Amino acid sequence: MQNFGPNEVKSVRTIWISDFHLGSRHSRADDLLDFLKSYECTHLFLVGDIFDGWALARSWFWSQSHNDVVQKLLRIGRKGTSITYIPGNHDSFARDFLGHRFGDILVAESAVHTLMDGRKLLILHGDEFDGIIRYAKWLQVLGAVAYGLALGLNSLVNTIRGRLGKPYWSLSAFLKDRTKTALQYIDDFEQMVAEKARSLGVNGVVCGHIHRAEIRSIADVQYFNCGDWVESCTALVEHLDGRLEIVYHLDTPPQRQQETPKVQAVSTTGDGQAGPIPHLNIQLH
Ligand SMILES: [Mn+2]
Repeated sequence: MQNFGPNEVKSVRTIWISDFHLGSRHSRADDLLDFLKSYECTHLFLVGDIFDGWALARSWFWSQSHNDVVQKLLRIGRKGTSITYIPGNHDSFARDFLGHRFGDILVAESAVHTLMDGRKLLILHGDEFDGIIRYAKWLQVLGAVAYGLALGLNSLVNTIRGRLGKPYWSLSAFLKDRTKTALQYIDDFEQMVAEKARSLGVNGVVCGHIHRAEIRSIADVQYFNCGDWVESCTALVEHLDGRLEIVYHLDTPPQRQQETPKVQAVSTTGDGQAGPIPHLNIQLH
């Protein structure tokens, strides 16, 4: 692995980032801006929930750093990086503009990217697989509110911990990783996304939505999740030598339990039944 100086810009072939939630006070726009300044790439994919229309509808929040992120993205596009923006469920308003460009940023429902080694990856946000969101609209709203509360509580906890000189601790990440239903939900989601990729005959899939960066093989399909910029500050990159890696911008990969359930059953969305109700805290995305 190369070492870079503090101000050196790293060149990679492709970057996937998602779930900025600009317009929510929980967006880590400053960290994101810092990340965007430290990389250059040929292809950039914005994998949904870039804006948080739900949060903006509840209470308007738009700081200078949120503006700066948008300006930076437009500038990256102007300088020649090909940028594809795939709207998510929180910025579904942008789905009215599929096929159009904002500056040099192309809006698309999904995309296929060919890796340096020739493998093809489907790219989508991932909310279409969320049975709960599809079948219980009110749970979606409740989930978003619960997540906002959890994050609010979390920043309070961390303000106190910061004053006590203790390191950052993520309440919602803790909840997400320890509840069995949450683990089940994540596994169901990953299985469904992989199944979609398999049915389209591609080698893998990149998505966002569940705020959990991941690289794993699911049978013959590679599953990638580029994480989020609300908590984990993660990106998926394709290096110039073709390697794919999750970048933890804050240098803190999460500690996870090893007991992720391996369930083969793909959710029961086909027959109109929602699957097991996951912990609300997962519904946020
Ligand atoms: Mn989402």
